Amino acid sequence: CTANSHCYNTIDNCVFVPNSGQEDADRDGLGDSCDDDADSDGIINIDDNCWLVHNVDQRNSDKDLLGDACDNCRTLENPSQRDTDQDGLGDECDDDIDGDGYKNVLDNCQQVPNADQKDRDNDGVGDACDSCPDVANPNQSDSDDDLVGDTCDDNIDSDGDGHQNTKDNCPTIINSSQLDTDKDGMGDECDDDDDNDGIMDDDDNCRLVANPDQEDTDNNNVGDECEGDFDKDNVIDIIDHCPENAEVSLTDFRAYQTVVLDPEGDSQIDPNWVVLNQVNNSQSSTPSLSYKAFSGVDFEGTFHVNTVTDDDYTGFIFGYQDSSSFYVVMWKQTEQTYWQAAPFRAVADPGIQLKVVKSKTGPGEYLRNSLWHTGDTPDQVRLLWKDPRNVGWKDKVSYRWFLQHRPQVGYIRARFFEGSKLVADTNVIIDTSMRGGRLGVFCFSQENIIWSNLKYRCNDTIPADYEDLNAQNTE
Ligand SMILES: *[C@@H]1O[C@H](CO)[C@@H](O)[C@H](O)[C@H]1NC(C)=O
Ligand SMILES: *[C@@H]1O[C@H](CO)[C@@H](O)[C@H](O)[C@H]1NC(C)=O
Ligand SMILES: *[C@@H]1O[C@H](CO)[C@@H](O)[C@H](O)[C@H]1NC(C)=O
Ligand SMILES: CC(=O)N[C@H]1CO[C@H](CO)[C@@H](O)[C@@H]1O
Repeated sequence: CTANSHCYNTIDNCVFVPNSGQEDADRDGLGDSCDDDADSDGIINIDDNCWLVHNVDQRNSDKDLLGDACDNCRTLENPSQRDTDQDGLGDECDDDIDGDGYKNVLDNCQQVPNADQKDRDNDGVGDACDSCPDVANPNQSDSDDDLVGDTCDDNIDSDGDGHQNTKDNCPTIINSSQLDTDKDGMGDECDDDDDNDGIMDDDDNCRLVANPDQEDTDNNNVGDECEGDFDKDNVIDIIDHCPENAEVSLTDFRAYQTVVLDPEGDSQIDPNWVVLNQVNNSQSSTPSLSYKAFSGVDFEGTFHVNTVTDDDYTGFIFGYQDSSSFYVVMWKQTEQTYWQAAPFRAVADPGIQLKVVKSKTGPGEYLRNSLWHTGDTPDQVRLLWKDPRNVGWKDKVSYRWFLQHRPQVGYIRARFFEGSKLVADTNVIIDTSMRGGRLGVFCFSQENIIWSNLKYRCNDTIPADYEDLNAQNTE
């Protein structure tokens, strides 16, 4: 149990390692994360080429790291094991990666199902996966990782919500989530009739669900069409993580983007992410991001470093707009000077830090050293807050964070718990550098981090302590 009452009724099958999905391949009552032989085949995990599948024979046709029993491409080396359409055949050996019925060679979006094959700009890349659907850009290069191709990326963003004006469905109103319920090209935030039912939002008893008849049997001013399920996404409001957004109802990090912040350097190896528990547990060794962008959001999760051999950075990201613009909360275990003294000497202090990244150079050695460094680096990173306790994280200990971000007013507050005990609190911080964006987890040089029980929830309610702060300031 933590302070936020994350209590499970069942007995935890790994008392000391976070495993929110409670995965237990051999059903022996000991969770995979803490079971030395998770599949009970007599071969301990570290020597087992299929640690979750019973395979005494250890047969391995393609001589990669995975045995045939658990390899989704048995005769082809595919370390990532990515299987986009979840059909059991790894992408590398699947002739229809996205399962949309078009063989890869004929498919203009190999990884995104698009049975219509529409391609407005005729660049050979289908609209469904085209980073510039209206401008031909066959190579799809996106150097700042904001999902907008370089060819159409001008980064002119008047309202600062992370969506450039030409792509923003409300160019002058902050609306990072870009929700457009009726898909009329005008975001809800600047659309007077969000559901296009002819009744203006202010008078509509179901703002997000078309109900021209406005029927309201129980006369409670909530239309029958949206009673109990405001956005009618079939997830009732009380369990809906975004009750006013039909596109988001639960925490989902299964689809993610990895952003490499030092692509040139050889000092960091590429991470290998493993997503368990379908939706909310990931394990690695660089940020990994959700595809959805948020306006006001509460974001919580647990991190745990499951090794005693390293002492680097773990944390999380919010307000991510591109690889040069985001907020990061990062925690170092011990003080350390970065081993590459160029372009400048970077010293990391132990302790939790909240930084705003607005990098003139983008990913590379400048940004790398600036992220490492505890403090401000002009044109790169500003330190918004640092935990005055100056303590590092402990090996094999779980910490829970609870972040509130209200980009409308620039409110940021993050709290950190060890067990049920509040151990650090940024208190109210006001910063408007990023008016919303995407969420993710962050890792810098640290292996074996488990993030678990990640949860996000849309929330535009301004917390009371913001008002208190304002009151003080005007006194
Ligand atoms: C995350 O994991 C916990 C523990 O298994 C589970 O109760 C919860 O429903 C999961 N969250 C979501 C959004 O599915
Ligand atoms: C991609 O194509 C554009 C022109 O369409 C070109 O300017 C750019 O250099 C190309 N990028 C790469 C990485 O090839
Ligand atoms: C939304 O945020 C407000 C202010 O912080 C908080 O009081 C409220 O409980 C949050 N709502 C949900 C559903 O978590
Ligand atoms: C649907 C949605 O997220 N709308 C948000 C757009 O942005 C404004 C201002 O940030 C929020 O108040 C809305 O909730």
